[in-house]
Amino acid sequence: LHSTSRRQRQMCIRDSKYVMKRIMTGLVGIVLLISIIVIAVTAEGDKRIENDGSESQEKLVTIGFSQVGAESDWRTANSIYIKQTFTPERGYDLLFEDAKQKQSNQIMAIRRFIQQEVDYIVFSPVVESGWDTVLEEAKRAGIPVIVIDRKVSVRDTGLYTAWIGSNFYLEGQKACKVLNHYVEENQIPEVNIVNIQGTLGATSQIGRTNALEDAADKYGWNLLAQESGEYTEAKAYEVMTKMLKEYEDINFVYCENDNEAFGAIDAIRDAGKTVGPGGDIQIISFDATQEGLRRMRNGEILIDAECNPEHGYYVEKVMEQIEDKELLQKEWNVPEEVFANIPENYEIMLGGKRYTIQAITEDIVKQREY
Ligand code: GZL
Repeated sequence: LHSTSRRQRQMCIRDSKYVMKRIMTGLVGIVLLISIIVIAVTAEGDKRIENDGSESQEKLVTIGFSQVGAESDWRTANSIYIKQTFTPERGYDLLFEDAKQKQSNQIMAIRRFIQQEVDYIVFSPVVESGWDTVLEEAKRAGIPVIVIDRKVSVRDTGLYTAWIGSNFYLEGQKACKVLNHYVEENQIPEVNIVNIQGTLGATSQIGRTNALEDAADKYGWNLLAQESGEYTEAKAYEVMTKMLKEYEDINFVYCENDNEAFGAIDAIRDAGKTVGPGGDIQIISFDATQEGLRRMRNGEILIDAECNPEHGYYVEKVMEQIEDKELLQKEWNVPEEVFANIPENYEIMLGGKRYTIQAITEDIVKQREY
């Protein structure tokens, strides 16, 4: 009994030694594994820190961007496309400044960009005039300036390298040609139209307003009133309400962007009138944003001339040409369509060119990103 138990005791001691040995081996393995992970991470970190500090990392291209503001769905889309194009992953450091629709804020932003010695200054000027001095400062600092969306009116066009944007007068011409087609097709005896303008002095406002005035002369429309809605829903609501009090017989409203159209529609309904097919008043608009086309699809907006907000791609093309020191183009027009609440597409001719008027569909609304 004694020897058995001794043998058992020996086996037990042997087994427990074996178990202890296995545990120690396991622990050493875990410690080793953790150390390897820690070293790997630290090394990676060092590499990152080293790279951040080292000369070998490629320098990001710095862009000072002054945006008009955030006054409309279109502006929001325009800003998104710029931010999507100029990311650190794509080699850019984008300094984005929102001017809240004030030229003074844009001029201050451009001066900050000059002090920061950015590689490029890109901006959408809230209005056309008042840029000569600050653009001369940018030129003296040797910083290329790329203008997008609206234009600058300067004595020396050498103050900026290129402009990218829409032909706003053509946008207006297309919208008015479609309106005339609608008037003739529906045998409407009289067009009593009011114009809710964009920000006065902005290139988009100048072009769209001039197109309406020329069309009213050409087609014999009664242009009853014109006032700026500042491209915002709130201001357009106010202006439309006032116009409805002044004029009993309005049957068309020419809004110079979608957000003005949304405000005008609310004002028309609050005044007890209707919009859309068979309604009292038909709406013409610009931008063709997702919400604008949705409202067209549900009958609130008759015509919506697109204003393409995707400028980032073209700005990058201009930068590439500047880098290659062979700028071929001073003005870059972006492609854009016209949409209408009509049963099927048709074509119009303007200035010897053919344009397709797109009948609004659910797919078109769904495909709209912003
Ligand atoms: C057009 C742009 C206008 C848009 C408005 O390029 O300047 O400004 O039509 C925006 O939505 O406020």
